Amino acid sequence: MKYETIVFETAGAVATITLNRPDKLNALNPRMFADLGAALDRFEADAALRCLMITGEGRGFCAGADLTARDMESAAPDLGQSLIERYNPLVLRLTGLDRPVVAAVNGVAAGAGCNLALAADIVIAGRSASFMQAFVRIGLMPDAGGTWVLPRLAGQARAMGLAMLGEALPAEKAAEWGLIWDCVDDDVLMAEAGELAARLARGPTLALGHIKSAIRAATANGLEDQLALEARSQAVLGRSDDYREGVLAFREKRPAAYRGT
Ligand code: T3D
Repeated sequence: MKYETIVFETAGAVATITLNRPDKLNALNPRMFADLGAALDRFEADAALRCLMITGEGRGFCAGADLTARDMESAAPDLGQSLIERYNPLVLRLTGLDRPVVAAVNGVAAGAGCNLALAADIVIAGRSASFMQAFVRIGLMPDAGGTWVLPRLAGQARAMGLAMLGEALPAEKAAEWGLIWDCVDDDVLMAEAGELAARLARGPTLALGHIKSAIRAATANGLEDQLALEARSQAVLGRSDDYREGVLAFREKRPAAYRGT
């Protein structure tokens, strides 16, 4: 299927979404939200796809909301409604996917584009990329989960600085601060991210899905609730084909061949 604002490709068990409005640094417009929704439908419907990668075309990852798309002369827009209808569902969908999501951040990730990247489970960025809570520069506050994710990843002091100053945080520092998984040289970014995605796609998909939801739930749970959640999840995983395969492979001293079931 052809999309107007993104490219959706599959290679083996990895699906890649490339945000594709490079002349606008892949800024998000209503069409892109619709295209992303349709691509996610396609990914979710195909159990053979076991990892999703998101990246951007050109020199940017995503510059957040398209600031040229809105008429600023007439009545003030209802940005809350815009978040409720488009941004919030997208973030919830990515974080709630039962399969791993990798963001390969190839350039600047600003505004909601930054928080879209941070909604991925594993974020790997090129050295020239940067992360910018640009909102304050246009009189807004972080959205698309920014105020939730920043203090959790970077701590309150750094979250405040990032949100209030709106400065670009270079990828290397983002990795040092624990905002992202890794920062690599630009020329190897796509190869490294692709390898990471392929490795996850070969992994025990059911376990990866439970790891993802457990770690995300941990931010709201106390220890007791989290221990109970681990017990429930491990009970499911203990009955999985991949657990059986993992143990047999260990005993037989061979690599496990996981099927994701
Ligand atoms: O519904 C709602 O609106 C609510 C939700 C809001 C969520 C948000 O994301 S609000 C925050 C929106 N984003 C921004 O404020 C970032 C705006 N962009 C920038 O500050 C800069 O472009 C960057 C720091 C990201 C990169 O700077 P630089 O110097 O590398 O590139 P540039 O020259 O500024 O941009 C290159 C082109 O992309 C340029 O087009 P031109 O002049 O060559 O035709 C620029 O206008 C365009 N572009 C960049 N960002 C956006 C954009 N076009 C539309 N919307 C953008 N956000």
